[in-house]
Amino acid sequence: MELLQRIADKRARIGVIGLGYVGLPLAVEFARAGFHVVGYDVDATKVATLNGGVSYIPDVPTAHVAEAVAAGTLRATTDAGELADVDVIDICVPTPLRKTKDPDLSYVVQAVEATAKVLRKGQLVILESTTYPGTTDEVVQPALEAGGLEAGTDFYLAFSPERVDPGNPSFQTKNIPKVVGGMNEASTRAAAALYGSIIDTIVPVSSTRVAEMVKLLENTFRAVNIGLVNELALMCNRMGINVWEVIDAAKTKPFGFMPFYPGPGLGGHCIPIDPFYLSWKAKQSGFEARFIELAGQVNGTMPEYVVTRVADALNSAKKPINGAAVHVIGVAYKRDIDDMRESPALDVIELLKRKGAAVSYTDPYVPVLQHGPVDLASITLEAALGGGCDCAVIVTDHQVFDYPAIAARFPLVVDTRNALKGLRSPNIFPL
Ligand code: SAJ
Repeated sequence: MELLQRIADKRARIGVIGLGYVGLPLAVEFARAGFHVVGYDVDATKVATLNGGVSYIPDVPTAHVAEAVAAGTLRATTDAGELADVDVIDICVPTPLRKTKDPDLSYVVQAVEATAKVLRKGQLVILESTTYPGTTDEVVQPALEAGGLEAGTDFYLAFSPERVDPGNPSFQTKNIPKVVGGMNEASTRAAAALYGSIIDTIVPVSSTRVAEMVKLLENTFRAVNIGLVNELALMCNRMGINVWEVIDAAKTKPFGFMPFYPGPGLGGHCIPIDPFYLSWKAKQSGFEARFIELAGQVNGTMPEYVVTRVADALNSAKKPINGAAVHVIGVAYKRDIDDMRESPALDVIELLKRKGAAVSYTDPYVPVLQHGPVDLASITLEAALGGGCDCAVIVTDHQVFDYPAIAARFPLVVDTRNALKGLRSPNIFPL
């Protein structure tokens, strides 16, 4: 296979479609390994920033982008036609859900159509976007074969799930094992050779469907286990047991257990979304994925539960929610990042406002919060205290906050993340 030789010699030219938190680290990793990389994105600002030698993804150092652009091994473009002379096309575009919780493959379809326009013999096309099993075989392959070329012989086609964990200090592109599944053995071999040139461990599997399902298992595993501990939190509250103490003691079990923690709900662009790609597809085969649906329900009720805990706290001071000043501490979807996608803080704030509370927030990572009816700016904890806050609710436990001071200075604190750890006092209400 001539492609294998070009990969081995690093002469293969690589195209990456979608330069976000998945595509950009991949493009830069290939460029730093000596491949010529063309990055295609519809966002002209991203393209201009990259060609200016600057990174907009925290995990990708600007120095790495600057080096690759200066060396001529990385170039970004908004013209998909510039993918015409690449040997490999790696598709890393978003796969969101529609409001109806149905998969939205519109970005994938657009990327595949752009690929079909430049497809030629000997190329390798890989889909990385998280999607339901069957997408590569049923959606991508027919669209690419429409021009007359045959997948598996004229060109190679594979799926390889992205496992990027933004902000993870220990695991970056090179040392996260890469699963690859081709639509035939030659495609698997080509994809394995490509990623093997930049990633330490390659995990070939027998088909694209297996590779698609691997990713969905990984993230459904998280959503269901988070749902389990969220339900346990509600149970423990009813039974007067401290769920955090239970989990901390359970995790001393050196095998057969993995701790998950209750929280205000499920945020991010993976965990709340990926499982519904699987349950949607399962339903097409007449199978009801009950764990996914149930976890979705349990995780989805957590913002309401947080608001009942705020009501419990205010009740202890004989204050209604209506008219109370409630201050939200931390709004990003998880600690120490600025990402607001699907953040449960949005639901908590909306529910509190609906009950008549005057809501403010502090989040140094999110200076402004505009989402639907929510239009707020972050204020300091001092300003919240000065404004006469009745109750604080810790929604996101950024490490930057001084938690003992919060416990000491706010009249009431609802702690949805066990950020106050062992601090116990009448004014602290754990989830
Ligand atoms: N959450 C809990 N309890 C937990 C863990 C998470 O309530 O025990 C909440 C978080 O606060 C957040 C949401 O769930 O709102 C998702 O958190 P996450 O830790 O799963 O972080 P994500 O969304 O960044 O998930 C990514 C995923 N990476 C990929 O899809 C490639 C996931 O597979 C990773 O396992 C996860 O990062 C990780 O381990 O950090």
